[in-house]
Amino acid sequence: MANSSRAPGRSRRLRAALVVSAAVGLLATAGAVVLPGSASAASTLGASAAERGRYFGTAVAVSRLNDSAYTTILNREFNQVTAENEMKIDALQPNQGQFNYGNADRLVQHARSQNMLVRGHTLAWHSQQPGWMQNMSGTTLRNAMLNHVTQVATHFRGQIEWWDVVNEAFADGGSGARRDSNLQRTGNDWIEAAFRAARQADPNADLCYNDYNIDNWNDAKTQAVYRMVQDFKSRGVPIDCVGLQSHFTGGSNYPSNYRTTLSSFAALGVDVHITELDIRNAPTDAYRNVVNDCLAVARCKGITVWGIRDSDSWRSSENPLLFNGSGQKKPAYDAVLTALNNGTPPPTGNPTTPPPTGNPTTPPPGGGCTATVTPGQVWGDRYNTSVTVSGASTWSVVVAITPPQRISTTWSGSPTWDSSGNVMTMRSNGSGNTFGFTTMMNGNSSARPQIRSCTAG
Ligand code: G2I
Repeated sequence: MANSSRAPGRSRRLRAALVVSAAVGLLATAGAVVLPGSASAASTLGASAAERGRYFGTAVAVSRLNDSAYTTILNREFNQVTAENEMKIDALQPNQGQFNYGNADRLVQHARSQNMLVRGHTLAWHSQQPGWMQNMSGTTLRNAMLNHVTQVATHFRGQIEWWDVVNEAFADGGSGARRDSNLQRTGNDWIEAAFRAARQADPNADLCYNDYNIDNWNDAKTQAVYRMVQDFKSRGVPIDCVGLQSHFTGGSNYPSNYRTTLSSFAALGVDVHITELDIRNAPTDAYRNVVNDCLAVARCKGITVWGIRDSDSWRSSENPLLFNGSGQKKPAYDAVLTALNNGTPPPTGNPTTPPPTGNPTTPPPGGGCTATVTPGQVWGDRYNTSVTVSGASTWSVVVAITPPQRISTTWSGSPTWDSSGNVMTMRSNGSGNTFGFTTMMNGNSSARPQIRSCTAG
């Protein structure tokens, strides 16, 4: 979390870990040697991103959850979702005061059942407003907007990792000005008012500003958003992250200074997210560059593509996604997965010496197996741990963490959790005898996981 002064939320600690499975077996088949704690060649986008402390997600259209070809890819490849339309203002509050959460809740339920993180999109936006809001202005509109933010963020409290609080509030072109809209005409402080309301309603969600055409560092729009974030940080307006939509589709191409843009925003003290990636004709080099740029910036938390198959895309005629209409992986998919697998943990993430393991390389005897802890990479806000089991080929290992720390990501095993969210039982899932996980420190940088037991079978 960007704002370490906030109490780590119950919801964050309870939120189930991302389930990913690294293809340790594939490497073994290829004759490679997998050292405990080293990166392996994961076989899915989400698993590979998780090994590097990131997520790899997609926009989801809830109506497509009935399409098994769609959900098969969704559940296999992605560990984060954004509602393509179902959390927009017109969808959630079609009539003033009447909230309709059905489709959005369905997506959240699906995500929870698959241990995927959810990005909320979007609380305040000039577009996709319901008719009643489009017709409002002034204080009435400001209050209606703030009420929407409060009601929606409260409804989803504990289930949303990041909110796009405000979407697309800046004008295109060289002016660097705010976009004219009914919301903008309520006063220039409407954006910060929305952020403050969101923070109050859900103190544990990270709050993002999200926009398109802020990818090229030299663009006036990018600079204008940068100055707003800088101003918000200097005045204590609660902002945690910036989302770059990155629709490299049509008029705007992947810019060679994209990494500069990511790292410049990050240097302001916010996380960066690539929130709606699609690239016209899905060129492998541009997709690879985006992944490499994200991996090179420690505060780049993950990448979301704006749809799964080309046929799901808002610009389907441009074939901008990673899977074709038949659900087959395109060359861009291979380029992305390879770039993820080749990625090392972020170089600027303030690595430190591996911490002492506390106790626990040897669990209590009698379980029929032994679990050995290997401390992994440490960043400023989180650290990895690998656990290697010997003495059994199928097993369950119980791991306890110390709150407010929480496990945010796991790989190469199937986790379940106790009701506190602090005790994880990891079961073998055919991915080999080494599993791993990422723990968010949440302000406690010294505690380390404890192995409680290792049980064969
Ligand atoms: O326009 C691309 C994206 C730009 N950034 C913000 C995103 O929220 C936006 O997503 C798109 C969706 O992908 C489209 O699916 O937002 C569009 C609306 O602004 C969405 O289009 C709408 C159509 O306008 C509606 O007519 C349609 O009923 O999709 C709806 C559901 O299919």
